[in-house]
Amino acid sequence: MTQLTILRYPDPRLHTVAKPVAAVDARLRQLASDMFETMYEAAGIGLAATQVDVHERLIVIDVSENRDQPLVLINPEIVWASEETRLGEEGCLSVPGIYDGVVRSIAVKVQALDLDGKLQVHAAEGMLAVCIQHEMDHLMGKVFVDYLSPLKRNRIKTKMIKQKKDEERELAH
Ligand code: K1U
Ligand code: ZN
Repeated sequence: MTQLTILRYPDPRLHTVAKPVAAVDARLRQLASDMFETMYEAAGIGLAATQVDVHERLIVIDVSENRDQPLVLINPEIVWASEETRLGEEGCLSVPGIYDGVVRSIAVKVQALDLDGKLQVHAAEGMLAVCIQHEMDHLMGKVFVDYLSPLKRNRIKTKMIKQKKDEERELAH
């Protein structure tokens, strides 16, 4: 198993639109496994392939308390989203330390292939529904800060750039 590097905002590669997965094969299973390892190590509840610089439609999620309910979504499509929405606090492993409110549908149905290449439909609500929408956005090249005002987004951008410079300076010593 391999820990992958998570791209950090404002890396322009986070705005790449992912392509459909062509085959559910050994390479894809290894990638999903590496993404789970990376997500669990970072204490996240989801990770999109975009965030590890692989621009294919693959998401891993585990919103369970015991971290024992892994969900893999390959070529996911939201087939239904509730009209009812809710403003909820979100974070992102690509924007560490930043949390802000985003309006999302409270429930969704998503269809996706599993690791056996079988088409499944998942009905989701609560944190799972929010996480699916957040990760689907990553596959479209969208980061949650894109929903915030330009003023907030620019402040976050500046903070992230400074954070990276400070870390690089720290490493050089
Ligand atoms: O995509 C990602 O960067 C993962 C992200 C998923 C997510 C969290 C919260 C709301 C929507 C989507 C994270 O896992 S951020 C870190 C985290 O563990 C977390 C943050 C807030 C609430 C719950 C978990
Ligand atoms: Zn994210």
